[in-house]
Amino acid sequence: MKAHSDSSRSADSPLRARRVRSPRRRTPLSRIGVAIDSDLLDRFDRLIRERGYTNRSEAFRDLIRDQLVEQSWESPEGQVVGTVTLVYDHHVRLLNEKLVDLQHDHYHHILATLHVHLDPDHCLEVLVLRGKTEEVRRIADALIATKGVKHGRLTVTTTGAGL
Ligand code: NI
Repeated sequence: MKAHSDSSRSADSPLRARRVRSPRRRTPLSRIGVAIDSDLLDRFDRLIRERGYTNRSEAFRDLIRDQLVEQSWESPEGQVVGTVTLVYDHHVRLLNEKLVDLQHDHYHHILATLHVHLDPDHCLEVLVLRGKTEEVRRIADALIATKGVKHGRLTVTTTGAGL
C-alpha cells in the first residue's frame, strides 16, 4: 500500500495535498501547507477571531465553500436554493396583491414564506426559493423590482449537495 509517500514534496507545491484517512469521513481529509504574507495572515486571524472561529482550518473551509456556492450560481442550469428578503409598505396600492400574484405564478419554486408585520406600515417577507439558477434569479428580480418594495435582496445558498 503506497500512502503518504509525498512527504518530500514541498508543502506549497500547487494542487498537492497529503491525504489522511479517517474512518468517520466519507472522503479522506487532506492537509495542505499555505504560504501567506505575515501581515495578511495577522489580518485574517483577527477577522476570523471577530467572527467566532476557533481555528483557521474551519475558516478556510468556509471560504472555499462560499466560493463554490458562488460558482454554482454562475451556471444557469444549476440547481440552487436562495432566500429573498423584502421590506415594503403595505399601504402602497395593490402592492400586496402584486407580490402574492407573483408568488402564486411561481408556487412550485417557492418552498416557504415568512411574513412579519414590522410596524403599523411595514412588512418584511422572507421567501425560500429552489430551482434552476436563472429561474430563481428571475423570480427574485421580479419581486425586488416591484414598485413599492423599499428593499430587497437575494441571498444565494446551496442545496448542500456536493459540499
Ligand atoms: Ni404585514
